Amino acid sequence: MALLPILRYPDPRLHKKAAVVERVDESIRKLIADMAETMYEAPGIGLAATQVDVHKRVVVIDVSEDKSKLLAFVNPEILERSGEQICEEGCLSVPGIYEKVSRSERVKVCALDPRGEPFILEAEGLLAVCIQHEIDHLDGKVFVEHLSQLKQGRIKAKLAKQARITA
Ligand code: GNR
Ligand code: NI
Repeated sequence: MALLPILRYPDPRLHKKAAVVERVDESIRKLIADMAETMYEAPGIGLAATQVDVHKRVVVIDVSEDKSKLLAFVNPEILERSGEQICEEGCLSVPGIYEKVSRSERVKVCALDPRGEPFILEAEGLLAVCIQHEIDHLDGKVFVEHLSQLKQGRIKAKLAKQARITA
C-alpha cells in the first residue's frame, strides 16, 4: 500500500473528467487500496481518484464511526435521486474550507465492486452527500463550484494566502 499526494484546489487537474474503467484488474484493486489508505490517513470520509491525479472513475467512501465500512465504487452512476438536504461540506482538496451545499437527500447508485461485480446501493443522509460529492470530482467539479462566484473568489484568496504562509 502507499499514501498518494492529494491535489489542492485550484489545481487545473481537479477539473479533468475521469474515464470509465473498462476492466477491473489488479491495477484498479491496487488503486482502491492506496486510495483507502490515503483517505483514512488524511483523515476523510471519501476520496475520488481525480484527487490523487488518476483520471479513472474510482471512488472510496467510509462514513462509519469506527472506519470499519469501506465502500469502493468503480464507474458509479446515480440512477435515481429524491428530496433535498443542505449539508456543511469540506474537501481534502480544499483544506480548511467548510460551506453549506444543497444536494439530493436520497440517491440510488449502481457501480462495480473491486471484483468487477455490479451492485446497487440506496443511500441517504451523509452517505448520499458523499456519493454526490465524489461523483462531482470524477466529472471535474469541486464542491466550491456549487457556491456563488463571490464565495469562490473569497475561497481562492484565502487559499492563496494560506499557501504563502506555509511556503
Ligand atoms: O472528508 C470529507 N468530508 C466531507 C464532509 C461533508 C461532505 C463531503 C465530504 S467528502 C470529504 C473528503 C473529500 O474531499 N472527498 O472528495
Ligand atoms: Ni472532495
